[in-house]
Amino acid sequence: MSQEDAELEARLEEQETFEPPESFVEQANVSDPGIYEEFEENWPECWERAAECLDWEEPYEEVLDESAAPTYRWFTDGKLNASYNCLDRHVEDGAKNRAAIKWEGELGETRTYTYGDLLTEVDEFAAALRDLGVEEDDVVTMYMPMIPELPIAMLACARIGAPHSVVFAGFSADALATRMNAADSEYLVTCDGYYRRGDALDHISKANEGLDDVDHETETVVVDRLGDDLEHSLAERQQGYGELIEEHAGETVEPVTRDAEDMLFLMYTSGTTGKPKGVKHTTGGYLSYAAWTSHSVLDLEPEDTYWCSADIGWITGHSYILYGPLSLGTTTVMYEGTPDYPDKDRFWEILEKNRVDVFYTAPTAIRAFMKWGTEYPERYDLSSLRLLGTVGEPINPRAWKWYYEHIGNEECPIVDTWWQTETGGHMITTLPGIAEMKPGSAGPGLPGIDATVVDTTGEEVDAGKAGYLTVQKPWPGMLRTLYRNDDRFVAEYWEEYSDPDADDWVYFPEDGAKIDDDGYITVLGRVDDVVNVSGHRLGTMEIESAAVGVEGVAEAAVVGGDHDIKGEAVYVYAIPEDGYEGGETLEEAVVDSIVDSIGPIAKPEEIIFTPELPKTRSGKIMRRLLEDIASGNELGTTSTLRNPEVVDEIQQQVQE
Ligand code: 6R9
Repeated sequence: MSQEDAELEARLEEQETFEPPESFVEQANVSDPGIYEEFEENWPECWERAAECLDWEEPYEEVLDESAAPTYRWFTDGKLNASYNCLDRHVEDGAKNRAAIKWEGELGETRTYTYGDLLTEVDEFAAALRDLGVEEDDVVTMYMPMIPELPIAMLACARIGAPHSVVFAGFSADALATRMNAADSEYLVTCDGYYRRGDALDHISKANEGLDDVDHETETVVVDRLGDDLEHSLAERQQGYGELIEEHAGETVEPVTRDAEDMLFLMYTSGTTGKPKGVKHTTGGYLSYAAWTSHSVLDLEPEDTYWCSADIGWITGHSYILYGPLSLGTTTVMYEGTPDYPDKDRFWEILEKNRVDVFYTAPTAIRAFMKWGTEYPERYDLSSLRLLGTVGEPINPRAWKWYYEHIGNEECPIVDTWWQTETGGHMITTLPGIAEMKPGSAGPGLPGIDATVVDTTGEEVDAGKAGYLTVQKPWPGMLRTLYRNDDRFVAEYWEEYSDPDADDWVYFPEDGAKIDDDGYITVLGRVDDVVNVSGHRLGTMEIESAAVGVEGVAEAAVVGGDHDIKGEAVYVYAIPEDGYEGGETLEEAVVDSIVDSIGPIAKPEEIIFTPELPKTRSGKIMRRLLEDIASGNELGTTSTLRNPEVVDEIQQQVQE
């Protein structure tokens, strides 16, 4: 490192706040600090600002209907169509030839879909889906990696009013079947396979295995991604995507008029108990919130080329690869592969080549880039960048500063956006044209978002003290319920801090946080049984049940432990059954069972066999202690344990 670099690093290391660069502020979509007050004074009508980002077929009657709280209704009786808002209206406005999706395949091939092209193919696929029997309100499942047919299928569903349910392609066959059964979904769109680090991966076998466990009849559409690289034949009730498109070439489908409160999609996510939760998002509230936050937080303009490196199989991809950017008429980049294929400079190559203006990624990726070294980004011209963003987990100040210096060249603000599958869009972050940034702290609640940190009794905590994050007022992008489970919806998110008798409803996202004097919120992580691996939410209970399902495992506890790159990693503590040994064979069986039932992302970092688990006198497993052991933290008192001696034993094993 040159002396100049060393000095710069030392200065950044010490610097605690950063002003947004003047050049950014001058052009920002939102730069008047008065917006916070304006939203507060004018709440809930302020949310018309979000609705105005869209074209409505029929205007709404009321911005917010609170009569059935906590089931809030937004933009009541308004009518619109999401696919119309993402496609037709831009084509009608003369943007037919503007790129909508720029797709980068892992092997180096590219595809560009203009808004005109995208509309044509969405129309054709919508016609094909109808022909297959899909009707309004039928749930269509998608089990696909990052290929353009995934957003096309999603928009085709939106066009005909069929909610989609996208299952992350890395999830297992089991996970697919569980989700299709839970939603009674009779339609699946999937593909033969995809490329990972140059190898052709078979995906259709996994999809078929899942379909075998679906308890009703299904129709499947299969995209041919691999051509001759994978021999496979279509089973009964399966059709090729390409053939369907050909059959329906040139057909158009009128966008179906949807009520603002009609379901746009379902997204399953992990929670406290074993079963995934089907988060329901609506057409009016969700879409206007995705568009408004893309405009105000990501600062997107129609002329921009924007890249979010998430997978569409997660909420980040839904809101900020697809719905937000396309509803604003922006060019969105979509990358199929991994950041280190063919080399560790792949992201920077994509940024330079596409002259990307705004880049949105995850702390886990940034930490990997840091480890690989600055020589990779240094080879590229990243001067097109105007704004950077992160999402998925807390970002440590060192990673923040590295991103700021080496990717943003100290010229781009960074938005550290806290939000969830359930919130639909950004909730806590700085507005990039207004506020100073504090590395490690996401920032204040957005205008109109009442984020507060409370103690166990629901009282606001003092500045600097840790507590629980809550949101005290509703917002348009919020989930409406858990699919077919209104009781669980109330129990999971509203019971903790609300006072139903006073009709006072408080949303609890199940995150810990602290708030500073200036209202900046630092999110500390989940307080429920969820591990956040590389920004992906995994339920420990689901992993535990996969572990105890293995012959030879008597009991298991799964916790998240700190990890340099992934943020958190999965640690399994398991008690072998009598007559079994906690050796390699059992370890492999546990790993296989977890990967089979959830997917490779849940692969444990370590499996620790132990004759006992540390338990309180009342018999509860001391998870916090197991987390500390996995993270190598100093341990608090173990005197409240029924079996304190087991702690030493476990620690020794972890250190080995
Ligand atoms: C968008 C997304 C949500 C959970 C959330 C929190 C964590 C997300 C964060 C963050 C700190 C941030 N999280 N963004 N923690 N700072 N900027 O990730 O949705 O997959 O549902 O996960 O992720 O713990 O509760 P989802």
